[in-house]
Amino acid sequence: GAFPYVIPYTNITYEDVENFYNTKSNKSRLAMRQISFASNIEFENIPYKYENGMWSPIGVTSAQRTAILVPLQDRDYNAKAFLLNMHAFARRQLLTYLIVIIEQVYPINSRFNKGRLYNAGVRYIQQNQQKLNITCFILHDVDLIPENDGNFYTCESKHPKHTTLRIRKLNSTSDYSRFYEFLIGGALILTFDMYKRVNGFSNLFWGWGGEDDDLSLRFIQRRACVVRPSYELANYIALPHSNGRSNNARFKLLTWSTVRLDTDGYNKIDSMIRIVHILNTSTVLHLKIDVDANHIY
Ligand code: NGS
Repeated sequence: GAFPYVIPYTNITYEDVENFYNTKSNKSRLAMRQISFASNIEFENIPYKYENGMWSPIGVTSAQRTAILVPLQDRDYNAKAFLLNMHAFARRQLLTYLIVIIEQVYPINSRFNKGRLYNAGVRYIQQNQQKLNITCFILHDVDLIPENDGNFYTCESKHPKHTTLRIRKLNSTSDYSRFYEFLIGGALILTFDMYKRVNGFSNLFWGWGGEDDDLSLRFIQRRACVVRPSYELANYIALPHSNGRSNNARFKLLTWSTVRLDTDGYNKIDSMIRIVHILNTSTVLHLKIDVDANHIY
């Protein structure tokens, strides 16, 4: 299977990732990781160009222009391993894409607000649409690496697509975990229209857990059907990490989720966050975010 080919390095720098993708050597291990999909494609042999910060193959037209959005707090080691693996995956699928890391850097010591980070990332893309022309969004956990090249990171339909169906810990011999039907966390692929239709994520979830379930309730409320690939194509490796603090209010918040849809979400993000730093390299667009711009120190 694909398992041995996931590259788990945690001791690399962002620059190492950059060098890896910009030199011709040392790429064979990642190229090997082709299983079911387009076995004649090795990502380092694809003629490509960078345009407006996006990688694209030359000679084929990708189905979409894709933004892979990755919220982050305190887990650089996962982010670098993610980049190393995800670029090879995206290139073998001949995507036209960019990876956006949306990192929570302020307020200091605040709990992770993944909802605000996603809303901020989507908002940033929308504000730069003239240049980027993104047509498909991938909302992706930083610790999950797809194992199957046939797990297409594309918006095939109007429906949101949830792809993290089976997850196994790196180096674990135990079987994959499967989750509840309602789960949409992990990796979710959708168009901007769909994101906007549910007013994005709630901004109220501080700490681990529940913000994805809240989004799931929004889809139900808007009668949006979530689709999934078949199980054998939706296997993931979970990279190791320390756990962040959880959200003790999450169950209470979920009880009145549907009431908030129109007032709490993407439409309110501008007044809540501030982009404090933008770093642009050929392997990542790294946004550093203050998720509580009205916070008083
Ligand atoms: C549920 C959480 C979700 C989370 C899912 C999977 O319990 O946010 O577990 O988590 N919901 C609540 O806490 C209400 S995982 O096992 O992948 O860490 O996505």
